[in-house]
Amino acid sequence: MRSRKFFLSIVVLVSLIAVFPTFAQDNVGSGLTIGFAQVGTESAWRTAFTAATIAEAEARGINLLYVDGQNNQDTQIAALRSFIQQGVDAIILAPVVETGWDQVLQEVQAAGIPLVIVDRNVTADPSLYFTRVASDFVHEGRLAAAWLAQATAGVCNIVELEGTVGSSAARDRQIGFNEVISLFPNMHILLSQSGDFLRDSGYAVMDGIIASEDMSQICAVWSHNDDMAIGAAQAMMDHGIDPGNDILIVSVDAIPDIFLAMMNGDTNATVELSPAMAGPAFDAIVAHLAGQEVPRNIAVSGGLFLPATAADEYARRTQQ
Ligand code: GYE
Repeated sequence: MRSRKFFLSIVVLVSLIAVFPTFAQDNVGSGLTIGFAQVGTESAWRTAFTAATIAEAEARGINLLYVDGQNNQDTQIAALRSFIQQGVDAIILAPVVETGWDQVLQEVQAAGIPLVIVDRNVTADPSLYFTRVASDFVHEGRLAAAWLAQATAGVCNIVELEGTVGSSAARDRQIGFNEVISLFPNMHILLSQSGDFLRDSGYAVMDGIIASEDMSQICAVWSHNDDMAIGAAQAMMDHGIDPGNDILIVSVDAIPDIFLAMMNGDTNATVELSPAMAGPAFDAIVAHLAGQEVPRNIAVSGGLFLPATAADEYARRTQQ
């Protein structure tokens, strides 16, 4: 079997080359009315994704009907039904959880409205949507683990902060991470708890763990997103633990605040999740409405970011 070293170098190599920016294609989709059922506003990445989608629609002259799902599936289902009532040209759904969509997606299909899934996945019959625009969450988990394995020479007891229970993002990132650390007999997840992708919950969960566990046994925190990682780092500081040094922190999203935390030495690595999914989704809708073939899956990719480039990344992302 190929060596761990070979496996890690492949994972990291892939991460460094796979960034494909999308550019606003003015007027492509102009005049369309598109319903957008968003998860909510639970994280800085989510709000960046929403802002990028609204800006992309404006640039193209698309009438975007945006609904904040408030992290609640019933609210999203009600939004889809209102889009059907309004007779929109197409629907974009960012599902909060994976299951429970078949019924309403059948209603959308019966109304003859094409639907695109963005970001997290659904278990509904694939014939109920014509494409999905998303990142490879398993790969993100592998990348985070590959970095941690290298940073700790494969010896590390880990606390995992999980994302929303029932979301494909949390499940797949966990699968990818565990796949890589399973190659290292001295890397273990000692504790795993959900912080629902929320910064406050990241704080509260870490605060509870610090109160109940011997933190001298913990080498790192693996957080499914940056917001929970920033909350956890604050909880550590409030308990006199030096995050980023006493305990390493690796997470996902690459939001501006994580680069600030890296600049302060409080976190160590993040895997980027591109918030620019609207461009490919709008292009796919226009192509589909024109009767063209559209791939079933459209990938957005991101790289691994470390403190060495944090200041530049922070400047680049906050000046856009
Ligand atoms: O990582 C997190 C957000 O669905 C993959 O959702 C996305 C995740 C993202 O709450 O910040």
